[in-house]
This record gives sequence, structure tokens and C-alpha cells, in this order.
Amino acid sequence: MDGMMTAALAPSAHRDSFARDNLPPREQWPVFLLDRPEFQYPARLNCAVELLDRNIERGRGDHPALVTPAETLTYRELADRVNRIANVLTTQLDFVPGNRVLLRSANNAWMVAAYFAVLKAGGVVVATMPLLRAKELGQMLRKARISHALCDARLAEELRKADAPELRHLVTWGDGRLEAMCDIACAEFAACDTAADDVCLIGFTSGSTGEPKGTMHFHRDMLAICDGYSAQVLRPEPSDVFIGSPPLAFTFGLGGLVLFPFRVGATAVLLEKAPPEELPAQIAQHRATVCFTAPTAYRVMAGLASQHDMSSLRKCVSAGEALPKPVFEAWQQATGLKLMDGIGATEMLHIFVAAREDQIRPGATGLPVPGYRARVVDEDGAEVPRGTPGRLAVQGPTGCRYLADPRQAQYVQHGWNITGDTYVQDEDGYFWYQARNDDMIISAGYNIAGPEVEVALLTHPAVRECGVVGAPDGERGMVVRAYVVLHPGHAADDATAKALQDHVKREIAPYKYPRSIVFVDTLPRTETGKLQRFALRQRAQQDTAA
Ligand code: 3UK
Repeated sequence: MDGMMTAALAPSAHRDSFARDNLPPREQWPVFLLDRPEFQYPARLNCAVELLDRNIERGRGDHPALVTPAETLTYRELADRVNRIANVLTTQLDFVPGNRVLLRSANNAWMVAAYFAVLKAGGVVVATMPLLRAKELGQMLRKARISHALCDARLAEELRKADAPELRHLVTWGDGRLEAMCDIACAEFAACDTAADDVCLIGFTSGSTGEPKGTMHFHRDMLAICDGYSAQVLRPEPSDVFIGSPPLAFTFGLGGLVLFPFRVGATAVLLEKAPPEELPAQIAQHRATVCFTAPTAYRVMAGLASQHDMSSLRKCVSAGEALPKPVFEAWQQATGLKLMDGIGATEMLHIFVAAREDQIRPGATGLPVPGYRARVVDEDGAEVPRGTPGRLAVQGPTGCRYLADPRQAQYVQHGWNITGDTYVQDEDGYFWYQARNDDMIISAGYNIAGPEVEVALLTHPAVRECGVVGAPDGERGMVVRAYVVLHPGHAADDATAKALQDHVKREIAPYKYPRSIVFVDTLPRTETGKLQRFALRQRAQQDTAA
């Protein structure tokens, strides 16, 4: 293990050494567990070759890799486009290995082709969410010293407004520009001979506040999540058809909609917009078998299941937020399938605690993914007894490496990745989510986990969605406040509020019930589908002040 931490990195293929130069200092790295046979990668490794070109070598060249409303591309056709874009970068845009390339697009085939072109050419991908504005794009462009951008023409305006002195080339597709450059480019491209530990992705994550953090991942990390979580927990087949909603700029979507299907030569259906109201029809139309989306989406989709033929589905993964047990049950009722919950993080690249279908305990997140270790620790990093809440700490083949960021020392402590979540581990080793560390509400001396109150509220038939936070209170310090979106046909009045309060008191310890209930039309969510509790907390402050 020590060897793992101090081993020298293999010679880099990068001619622009920015990424490696800005890795955190070695003493701030987490421990990487790479001893298992499935993680024994060769020192020279290009993940685009392994994930894309290998499929053609293995005879899957004519199998559909990507299905989108606009086009279907076989592995061979996708590889052709990837090679042309890689040649455009290297011969027409004076790109050198190690350069950072920003990608900006909804989920479509050009986005994936551009992604793999950058990987294959030895560049560093910085994928960005479509909804980001010039200000946020500018922060990333400057922080990662980005020289090139490939962008869907429909989203270029915001990018052009960003303040980015080092951005030298911005090329758009969809308007014929990148297409024209590809037409004159060669369809063969020799992959850059990257090191397994060359950086290939900087995934930005905003957290609830503050400057976005850039998480750096190596070529080998992209394969480790396929050979870890996907191969051992998800266990997809080459005949699978993947579908889902998370943006490819979110590593949940990258893994679930591109890397995992490609590692086994399967097919991915990419949708630019996949709201939960529309996903069931898409699943039916494409006979999709594996679905990746957020817990709230499954809740909406469960209500629509009777109107669509989703019988093709065989595996459904939920991540991004805690999966409330009532949603697990509603999905099982509607489809007969056990939702596969998993906690992942941008820092860890993908999911590290989850369970195979035969090991699922409804309400628990699961067990450490094979290759990972997880434990619940106190403030000093010492393991707490089973059954005691504490901070979740993990190690595995992937881990946190922030781009030039003092917050590295917060996320990595004593060689462990500290995710910022409060968990309980039970006697059988299962991990039960409690809350984000800062989502604990302290009211009249009691510790109350907001998500637990949300789960109780969600079992009431009037509740469509809810968010529970602490609101300032003169007497109790804080009171539990629920922001509730009702299903149509229920009145937002005192009688409903009282009914919800009584319901919670019957479901969980009565002191946890929401003393304050506010009915709202929508809840604030991030583009990755997470409830923005900090926004609700701010609102609770203002509402109380008013
Ligand atoms: C929370 C969960 C309870 C948790 C992600 C799968 O969400 C992902 O990455 P982010 O960096 O956020 C990480 C944080 O989100 N969380 C995620 N999944 C769960 N909480 N149960 C869950 N199942 O607070 C975690 O620390 O946006 C998820 C794969 C890749 C990802 N990047």
C-alpha cells in the first residue's frame, strides 16, 4: 500500500505538462488500492483505445454503439468520427498532448466523439453542463488553463461571452464548421501513447458553495470504474441497451451512459433531454435494458409505468442523492425490479458503495464495491462502533486529486477520502445514509437528519417532492421545516399541513416532525438532479426574517 502511494509516475506523453504539474502533493493523495488482478493495467494505456477501438478488434465494429434521435452510429462509424476529430485537433488546431479541451453539449453522438477524440489524442477533457453560464465557464476555463473548446453550436453563445484569455480555438458543430474540418481530415489516427497515470479528465464539481473544484482522473481510472463497479456490481452484457438522463459532463452519466456500455461493446441511447415524464416512452421505444437516473426521476416514472411498456428493463441504477425506501418500493411495485442504489462522487469518479440485486437491503446504500474499502469514522479519523453515525471514509482504485486546490486536505485525511456524508454501518456491514454532514438539523438539543424526515413525508400520498431543512427559531435554535410540493388535487392549506405532521409523527420519532410546513410549486435542484438544501436553508433564513 505504501508502495502504491510513493511509486513514481510513468513517463508522461504530455508535451503540455500542466495537469501533472498541478496534481496535489504526494503526501495529500489518498491511498490507491490497485493490487487486485482486474486493476493491473499496463504502464502505457490509452482508455479510448481500450473502450472504443478494442470493440472493432473484437468483431463488434458493426454493432450500434450510439443511438440518438438524430443518428445511429456503429462502433466503426463512431471510431471514424473520433479519428477525424483527433486529426482536426492535431493538424488543424495546433493541439499538443496534455492540452485541456473544453466540451460543451447536451448528450449526443458528437459530444461522445469529441470526448474520445480528446482522450485518444492524449488531451485532457473538461466536459461542462449545458446550463452553465459564462461566469462559471470562465472560472473553469481559467482554472484549467483551457486552450481549446469544442461546442455544440446551439450552446456557443454563452461560451463566447466567457472571460478566458488562454482559449485559442473554439470550434462548433451542428453548424457545419467542425463537420467541414472533419470532411478533409484523415479517418485513421494513431492513438497517443499515454501513460496509465496521465491525466485525461478534469471533472468540475461545484459543491454547494464556493469555487468549482477540478477533480483529476487518469486513463486507468476510466477503466477501473468499468472493471470495478460495472463488471462486479452492475454486470452488463454486450446485448444491453443503456439509457438515462444524467449529463455526460457529470461522471455518473459518463460512466453509466458511455464507459460501462462501451467496456462490454453494448449500445447506449443518448437523449438531449430526458425528463422523467418522457423517459418511460423512450425506454419502450428503444427496448432499453439498463437505466441510469436520479431517485426523484424514478419516483415520477413509477407513477407513469402503467402507461408504457417498460418490460425490456432489467437493471435500474439510482445515484446522486439518497434513494428513499418508498421510492425503491414504488419502483418494485411498478416494474418488478429492484432499484440499484449506489453512492458515487465526482472525486471518486463513480460509485463506491452499492449492492448487486441479490444483496440489496431496501433503504441501505449497500456494501463497498469490490476493490473499495469503506468505514465510518469520527472527527479524528478513528473508526466508530457499528450502529454509530459518523463520517464516511473510503479508499479504492480511484480517489480524490483536486487541481491545485487547498480543499484537497479536507477531502483526503489520513489517506482516506472523506465524502462529506454521515453514515451508519450496521452489524452486517451495510452502509445506511443519514445526511450530508451539514444537513443535520439540531433542534432543542436533538440531532435530526433532514433526509429521514423527507422519507417519512414521501410515504404520504399527497406529497410529490419535499426538502427538509432547519429554520432559525428563537426558542429551539432551529426547527424542522419542510418545503413540500403536493400532487395535483391536494389543497395547500392548514388541514393538509396538519395531516402531514401527524403522518410523520406516526412514521418516525415524533420529535422529528416538521413544526413548519411551507407549500411550494417546485424545489431548487442542480443540473445533476440534487436538491439544493443550501438554497432551502437560505430561504428558511429569509422567510424567518420576513
Ligand atoms: C451524494 C448520494 C446518498 C453524496 C455521483 C454516482 O453524485 C455524484 O457525484 P457528486 O460529486 O456528489 C457526491 C455526493 O452526492 N450522493 C450521491 N449518490 C448518493 N447520497 N445516496 C446515494 N446513492 O452526498 C455524495 O458525497 O455530484 C454519483 C456516480 C458518479 C457521481 N459523480
